[in-house]
Amino acid sequence: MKQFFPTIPQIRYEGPESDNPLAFRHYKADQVIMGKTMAEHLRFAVCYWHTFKGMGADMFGAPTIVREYMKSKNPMKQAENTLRAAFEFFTKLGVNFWCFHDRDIAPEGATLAETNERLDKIVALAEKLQNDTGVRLLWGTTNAFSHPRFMAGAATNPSPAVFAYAAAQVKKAMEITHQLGGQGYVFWGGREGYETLLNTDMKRELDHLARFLHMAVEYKKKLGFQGTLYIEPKPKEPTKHQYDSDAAACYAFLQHYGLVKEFKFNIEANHATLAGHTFHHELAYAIAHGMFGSVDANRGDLLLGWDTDQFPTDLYETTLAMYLILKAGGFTTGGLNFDAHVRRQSIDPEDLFYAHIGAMDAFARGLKNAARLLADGVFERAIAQRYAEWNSELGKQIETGAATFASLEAYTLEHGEPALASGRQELLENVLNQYI
Ligand code: XUL
Ligand code: CO
Repeated sequence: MKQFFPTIPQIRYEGPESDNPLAFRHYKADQVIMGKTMAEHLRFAVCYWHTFKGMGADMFGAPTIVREYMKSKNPMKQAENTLRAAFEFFTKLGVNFWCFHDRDIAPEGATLAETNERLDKIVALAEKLQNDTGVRLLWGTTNAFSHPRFMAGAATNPSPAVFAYAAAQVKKAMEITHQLGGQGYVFWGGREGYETLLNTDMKRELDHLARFLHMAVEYKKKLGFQGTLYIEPKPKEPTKHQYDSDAAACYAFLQHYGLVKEFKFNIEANHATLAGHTFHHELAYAIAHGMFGSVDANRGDLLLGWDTDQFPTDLYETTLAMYLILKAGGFTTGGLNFDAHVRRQSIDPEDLFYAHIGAMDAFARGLKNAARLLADGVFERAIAQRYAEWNSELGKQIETGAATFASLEAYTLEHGEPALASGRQELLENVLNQYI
């Protein structure tokens, strides 16, 4: 079998002292932490779009990257080679999962029927490669934002014919995700938002989006697809305002339209920061509402206001994320999908491996730090102490609903000024750094 990454060996764990750039220093797939292996905890996935289809183009410049598997002029041959290269990559890196959009894996044909035939051919090969390698599908999704027909959105398009096209596309993408044993299906609102309210009927568009998601839920049940449906919040880009702007907005939307039981969230780190939140905040919000599902692991750039989709390297972030995820009981159907791409000057195949190795090591360290933080109950103790007074008679009365404004006025008149307590933020930050 032809290799597309012939210079890359199998990536192995060599420990923190290794100076081999093509080895893990911290990620040891079979190392057991809190009763599960690192591989089971972290459930790493490689994304198809950036990793195999991202060629370094940006708003100001042409693609900079040339990949061996893209050289065929025949689009279907190119798609097949890309898929083979992808499975070689997953296997050499040692990840157990992948994620894709329908249009990443097979090129569009002249009609929807031809496009679907092409997808079927590629999906048959993907099924074979999954069986040969044991690599599984974390989630599938639809690209209903790149083609010009979706310039004004998909489910929120002013044209019902575009809505219908998007529905047909999601139907097919759910079928192939199911066929490939996908553990989830993602809805990210590509262009589901607006550029200006001067031409937008917001209420109608939101109603249409909800109708679309209800149809997706119905079709999921009809198919017998057991995977999780995820909403992936993002506040802007490509549109000025995306309807699925953050976890709280998505929660309100799902609740309002009676969809909350059917979905979980796929939280992306860089989307959180674009929304003016931390990754930590979005995870905490999702977990607090029983909506946590999966993660698109990446990071932005402090100085740039767009979705730079860089590989995660910040141990502070990975530690806090894994701390919350572990504390919430870990992933079930979700995982850590690297929705990230190498910079446009990183043109060698090695760079793709370096990027993923570094990101996997960063999360492995995050996991180890988080397990120690949890075992020592560092924040649990501090938080329990900070809220301890809620266990008093007064606290209980408020929490159980026994207290009223009048009873609280009487309490305050009797007891006077409340005692103040330090929040100990700096101390806790120092302790956190001891674990990193
Ligand atoms: C876009 C983004 C998407 C989704 C899947 O910012 O994150 O790649 O993850 O459509
Ligand atoms: Co994403």
